[in-house]
Amino acid sequence: MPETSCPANSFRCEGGELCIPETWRCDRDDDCNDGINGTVSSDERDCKYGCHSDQFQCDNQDCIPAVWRCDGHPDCLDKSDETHQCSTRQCENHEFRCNNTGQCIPLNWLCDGENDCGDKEASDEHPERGCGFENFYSIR
Ligand SMILES: [Ca+2]
Ligand SMILES: [Ca+2]
Ligand SMILES: [Ca+2]
Repeated sequence: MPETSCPANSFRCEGGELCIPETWRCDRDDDCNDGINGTVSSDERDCKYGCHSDQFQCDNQDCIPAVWRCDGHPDCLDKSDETHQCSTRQCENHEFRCNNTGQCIPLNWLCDGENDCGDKEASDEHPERGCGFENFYSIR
């Protein structure tokens, strides 16, 4: 049986019969399902995993959710997510900067009834930002 020729932007699994989208390569899912004896399947072989765009890479290469950076708790084993840079860091336009920790959280986490900043005053749920305390206490 001739090897399947895969369309552009796709990846041919090692078995030769299965084509998967190139974007499934190195996405940490076994898509080819051709791993033998518990080895990774051929689409996940020789991958250099970086962090996803919504993750922060610790100095020790671990990946943590980006919002855990500067949240006041060390999440990286080497604590590289909580450096002195937190106090001066800028948040992106689509993010809100928590008052005390310097944590950046998505704007749509504001006024959602959860203290995402994790600080005493719940600065993302603060009335000055347009959300009333009744919202803070009634929404779960
Ligand atoms: Ca994959
Ligand atoms: Ca942290
Ligand atoms: Ca919130």
